[in-house]
Amino acid sequence: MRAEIEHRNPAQPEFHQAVHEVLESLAPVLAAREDYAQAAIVERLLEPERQVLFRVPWQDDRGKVHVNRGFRVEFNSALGPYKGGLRFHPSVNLGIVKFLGFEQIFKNALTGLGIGGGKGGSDFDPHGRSDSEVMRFCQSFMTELQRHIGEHTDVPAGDIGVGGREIGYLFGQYRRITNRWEGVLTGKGRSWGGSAIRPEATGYGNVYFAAEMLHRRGEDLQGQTAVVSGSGNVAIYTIEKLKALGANPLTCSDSGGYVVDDKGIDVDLLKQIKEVERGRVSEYATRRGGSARYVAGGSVWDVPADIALPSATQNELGADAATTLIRNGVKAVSEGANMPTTPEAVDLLTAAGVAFGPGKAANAGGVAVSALEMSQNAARDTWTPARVEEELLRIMRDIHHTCYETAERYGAPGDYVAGANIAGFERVADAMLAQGVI
Ligand code: NDP
Ligand code: 2IT
Repeated sequence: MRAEIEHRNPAQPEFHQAVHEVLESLAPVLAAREDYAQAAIVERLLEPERQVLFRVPWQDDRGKVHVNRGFRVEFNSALGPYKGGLRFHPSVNLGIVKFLGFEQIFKNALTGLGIGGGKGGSDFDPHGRSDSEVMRFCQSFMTELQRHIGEHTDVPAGDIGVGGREIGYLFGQYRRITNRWEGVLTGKGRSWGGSAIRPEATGYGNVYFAAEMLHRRGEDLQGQTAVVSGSGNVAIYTIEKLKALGANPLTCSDSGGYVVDDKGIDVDLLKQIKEVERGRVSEYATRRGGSARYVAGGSVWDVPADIALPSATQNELGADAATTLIRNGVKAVSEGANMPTTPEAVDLLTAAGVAFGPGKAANAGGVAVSALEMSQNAARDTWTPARVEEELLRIMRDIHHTCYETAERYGAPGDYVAGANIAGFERVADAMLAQGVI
């Protein structure tokens, strides 16, 4: 099947990687379930239900016209409307969007909240662009995307390069063109339909997941040191929740380098630099004073710590980094980003007995609160932050329990990768079986 997948989807290495990992976990399930094979469930799952590619022309502040590519891959809607983020980053191509959309199917199934899987984005780079340029780009992007999405069809959200500002511009253009106020995007502002705790949810959820893994080993977060990569939405709220639960997050990073702060990252300063000023982590070290230093280039995984939470991008933690983390005594790795750990690194970590939480389970808190935002929009209701956070904690504990229990049931105790892949797959596969050959 491996060769067939590569042949049918040429030059999409990230998609191949994501698929191979899932298929490896599914071997015992597929061996036991002839009905899945008969109904070609896996073959159908590997083929997106619909893929939309479009041109996005826009004008910069000097009047020059640029052309980017837009993508939306509507992968699977057996469990609910397509749901998943939009990524704006120069590296975005169809293979990356497909890997993210494929992961999203199983992640969303694990939340138990009735959402299908999809993903989209563009090779547009928002770094260094003015607000007006970002607005014009978002308006052009949505002018085409709007005909493919809707509250009951496909509900995008943020991902790398897409935060509250971009969701605002995208939502405004959707509403203008369609003349409908509907919950077509999540991650909206609190005062115009956004859910409390959505910006925090991915990072908070990942810390809850890491805590659950430690509890299974008779430990908790109190006093544990942590290395976190990235300095965007997921990293910032991972650091915030680690501190709130008594751990000590020592690092953050961006594509230029990393910061290590012996006193623990000052979240208010990091938010000021990243969220308000849209600056770089190098500025953090300068402004923090004595306890922090900036390392240009280099690997954040060189910093010794008890737990590691990769929160930047795919394949950012490879075999060398895993070896260093193990040598430094890491106890748990929990993925805030999507597929940040390479397959070789996952093998090394699990062979060394490190608890490993795969992204499709550990970072599902973001999309889970997105689904809660959809519920609030549908009911024209607004929940309190306390209510949303209580739900988030319950969902993350439930996902952890499901993965743990499923891995045990299939004879792989403690293997959260197998548990997440199998449990997510079973929910989608059973829905597809029930809904016939479509
Ligand atoms: P942001 O755009 O807010 O932040 C991204 C961070 O990662 C930045 O610090 C960025 O640095 C760094 N980064 C991005 N690309 C690269 C790269 N190629 N090499 C090195 N560093 C890079 O994105 P998010 O925090 O939202 O997303 C981070 C990860 O979490 C992604 O994998 C995303 O798919 C995943 N995720 C996000 C969710 C969400 O709700 N937002 C939900 C679940 C998962 P720089 O500025 O230098 O590019
Ligand atoms: O990877 C992800 O789960 C996200 N970027 C969030 C998706 C969402 O719809 O909230």
